[in-house]
Amino acid sequence: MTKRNPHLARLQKSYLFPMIHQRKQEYLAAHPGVSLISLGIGDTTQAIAPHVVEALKAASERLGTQEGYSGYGPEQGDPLLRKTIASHFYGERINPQEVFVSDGAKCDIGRLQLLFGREARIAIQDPAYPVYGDGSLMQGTTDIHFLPCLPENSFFPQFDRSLKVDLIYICSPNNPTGTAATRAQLQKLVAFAKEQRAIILYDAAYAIFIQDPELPRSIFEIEGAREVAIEISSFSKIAGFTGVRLAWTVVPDTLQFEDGSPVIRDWSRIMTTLFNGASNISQKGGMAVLEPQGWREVTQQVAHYLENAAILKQALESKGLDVFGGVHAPYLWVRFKGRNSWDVFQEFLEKLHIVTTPGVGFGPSGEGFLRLTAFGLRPQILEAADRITNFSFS
Ligand code: PL4
Repeated sequence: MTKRNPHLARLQKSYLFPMIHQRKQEYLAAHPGVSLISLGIGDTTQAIAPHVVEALKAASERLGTQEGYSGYGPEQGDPLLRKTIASHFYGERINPQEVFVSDGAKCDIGRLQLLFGREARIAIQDPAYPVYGDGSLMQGTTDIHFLPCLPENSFFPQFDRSLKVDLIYICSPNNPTGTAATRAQLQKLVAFAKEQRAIILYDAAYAIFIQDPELPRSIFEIEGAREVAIEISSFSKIAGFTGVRLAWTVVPDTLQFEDGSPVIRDWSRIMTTLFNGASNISQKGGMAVLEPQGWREVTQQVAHYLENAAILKQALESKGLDVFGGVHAPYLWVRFKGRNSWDVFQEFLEKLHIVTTPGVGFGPSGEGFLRLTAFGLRPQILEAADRITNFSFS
């Protein structure tokens, strides 16, 4: 009889976000007619920007003509899009051949783990986007170190020399804590990775939310990072492409394995073997996002989400709660000291009719916290702020 992959047995029965969706559905089934506000899963809500929609329409229409039809494209992505991503986000630091276009940051995070195998020793921020840990467990990795990120260390791990690791997952601006790493923190991280001969997997999916020009939007702004880092990013939160699907990963040609072989060669092998290229329609949409008109429109949308965050933050703080994040990120990380995250989640669901995400779902250091996203539509954000302001928290 066929044996189950034993590594799958090490995962929790359900993935965090379907669990939240299920709780929401159960509550709605038992309380029909209740007007729930969803501030749980970090999904965009604003319609796709007009300039980008035009490009998506034009790309679809071209496919309907014999001259304009195209089938499979290069697995690494449209060369023009790779070139534009390189110059738009990285200037001279990254060349187009180092950019690999894909169907999602989440998918790339899963595939990247194939580069290192199950022997890799891994460090993950705690709390963190669950895919880093769950994806590693699925690969059979056993040596995983969770690095607590709390208000006391400004939500950034301390890198102690006694920590021996091969891979370090870092997300900035961070999901779920909403904090963005400073230049000094990233300089220390790069120095540590160099010393350990480790590789940093840097998730920059929310980089566009950074408002302070002093805060790095890419790990490659840090000197020496080309020798120790891979960066993952996405159009999902830049342009509301969570459903359209488009992302990219940068693997510098200067990054090497212990044996001196280039990591980019294996990444190219993995992508050309297991991936058939991002949708040609999405890629045309991505090009439009990076044109001046598209960029103006998407940055306005990002500003709107950050205003949402400010509205929610003010409401929560008016109740005397400690609220972190929400300035350079679309997430608010709210402390409910001494309380169980799932209990607070349930309280928000049942009493305020607001769906959130319990902090502990992102790791043990998230216990006692709740994550709220600012990706709602403005009338719902205002309604949520009103409900919070008028509620007596225990
Ligand atoms: C719900 C740090 C959200 N079903 O859209 P992608 O694949 O390009 O990017 C996914 C992603 C990558 N990196 C980070 C992220 O936070 C996300 C999206 N996270 C959230 O609420 O935490 C959506 C989650 C989705 C999922 O499981 O990813």
